[in-house]
Amino acid sequence: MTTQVNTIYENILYDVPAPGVAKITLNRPDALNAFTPTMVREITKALQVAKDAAEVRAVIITGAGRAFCAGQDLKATPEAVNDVSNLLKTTYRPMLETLGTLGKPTLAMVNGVAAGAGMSLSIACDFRVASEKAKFVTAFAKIALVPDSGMIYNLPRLVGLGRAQELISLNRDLTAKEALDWGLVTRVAAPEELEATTMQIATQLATSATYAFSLTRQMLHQSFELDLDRVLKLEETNQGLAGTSADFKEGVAAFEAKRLPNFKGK
Ligand code: LHQ
Repeated sequence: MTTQVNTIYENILYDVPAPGVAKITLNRPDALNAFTPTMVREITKALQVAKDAAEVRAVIITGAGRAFCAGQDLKATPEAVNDVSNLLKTTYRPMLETLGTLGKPTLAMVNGVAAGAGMSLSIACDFRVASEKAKFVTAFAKIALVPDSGMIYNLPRLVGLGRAQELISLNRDLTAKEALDWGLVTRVAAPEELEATTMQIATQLATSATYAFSLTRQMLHQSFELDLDRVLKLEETNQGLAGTSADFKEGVAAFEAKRLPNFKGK
């Protein structure tokens, strides 16, 4: 059952394909879903809608047609690339900040090529489920730019410094199979099974303990900057928070009763 949501978007689609799961589809298939400023603002808006909707507990981002996203549209908005720094600050940054503070699991359903800032968006998500036809292309070096949209933060964390340098500086395509071997994607599926595989993981996440997930995600990201003493303090603080949640009570009750937990995400 798909619920269409009544917000009018020009460059994306937003729907709720299953209970608890929202889906954002980048929808400029003729341009390989390349980003326009409008599209980036609309993704930000849709992420905020998903964040505000208590019933939504997992978000999928995908692309229409044969591509996930080819990065910034280098043809349709030449005026936008005149002041790259300002464009990043006023459009891409709000999108990545909203994604990074969503408090709900995010999955990139990578149906085809993810290039430039399109690859950045995919690796800013918590999980990537890739079609066998997908490939990842950093793209920036080819047009004499540095990586942006969080790639410098996320890529070395996912694959290590050496592999990040290789992908960025040699600009070689990374196939879905290689991405799986490198730990960049969670699962690879045949194109016809991509949607079902992604929905199965998204539904599992949407019925999990969302509040504990949100705290865990923050801790994982912070852990790279902290020494052991601070990590132990962070664990003590956040376990204190998780330990007072309704879901923790439910988890223990379900364990004792030998039944599945019914988590509400609180
Ligand atoms: C495109 C694009 C595209 C327009 C393919 N734009 N038309 C942020 C802030 C401000 C400024 C700059 O950047 C950023 C962040 C960024 O994202 S920078 C990186 C921008 N992206 C790229 O440089 C990627 C350029 N594209 C490619 O390398 C390839 O097209 C990929 C690897 C995406 C796909 O390759 P193929 O599957 O072989 O397809 P194709 O190359 O034949 O492309 C198909 C069509 O799509 C083609 O048009 P045409 O009229 O010849 O059929 C391309 O020109 C067009 N297209 N990417 N970003």
